[in-house]
Amino acid sequence: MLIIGPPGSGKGTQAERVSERLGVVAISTGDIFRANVKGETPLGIEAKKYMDAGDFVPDGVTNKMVRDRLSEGDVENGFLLDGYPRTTAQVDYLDGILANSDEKLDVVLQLTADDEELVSRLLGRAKETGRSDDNEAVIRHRLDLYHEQTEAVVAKYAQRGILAPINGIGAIDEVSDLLMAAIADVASAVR
Ligand code: B4P
Repeated sequence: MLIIGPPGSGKGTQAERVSERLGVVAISTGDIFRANVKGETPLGIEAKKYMDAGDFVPDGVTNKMVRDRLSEGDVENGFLLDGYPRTTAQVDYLDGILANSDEKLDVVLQLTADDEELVSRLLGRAKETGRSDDNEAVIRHRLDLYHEQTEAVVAKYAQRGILAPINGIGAIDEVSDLLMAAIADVASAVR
């Protein structure tokens, strides 16, 4: 499964909950980058330049990181990718990884919310966590990139008939219930 949506739509928040409920591993490219930034690894030093500006980390770097992560044993019972793919080139790369291991995506969960709600959530998070990419100018740039590049990713999965759009506005529990219902629908159709 994938979870996709603009910054602040609740991807990380909900991925953690779905992972706990279904016992599948959640893999967030943003979290992996932040762990590397914190550990001052070469990957982290490279990624930080882009993240602080709200830009995407280059596809070559991100794709290799995801390929390595998906080769670990804990993905055997399934996985939920959070924040990847964000560009159509990343979609093509992920298609290749999945084809090599004879896997396919069951569903792409799309969280929707309007830009003003997203800006207000992320400014709220900035006060709590002080994330270096949560200031208004950078947040607006991240939203622009979502519209310019990631909406094309959403359109690709819609064409394939595996997109499940979910209203991300509402209490966190309500959104989780909608997500679990969408996953249950897919599971019953697959059975
Ligand atoms: P991410 O870590 O994915 O950051 P994000 O888009 O802000 O989403 P996140 O998951 O953290 O926030 P959430 O919506 O859960 O990426 C960070 C950076 O890493 C990117 O800008 C880029 O530089 C780089 N990167 C990552 N993946 C990449 C890729 N594939 N290619 C290239 N670069 C990549 O939550 C936000 C806030 O909303 C929280 O405070 C939460 O509590 C709140 N919230 C959630 N649900 C809510 C609800 N229902 N109601 C009210 N508030 C809610």
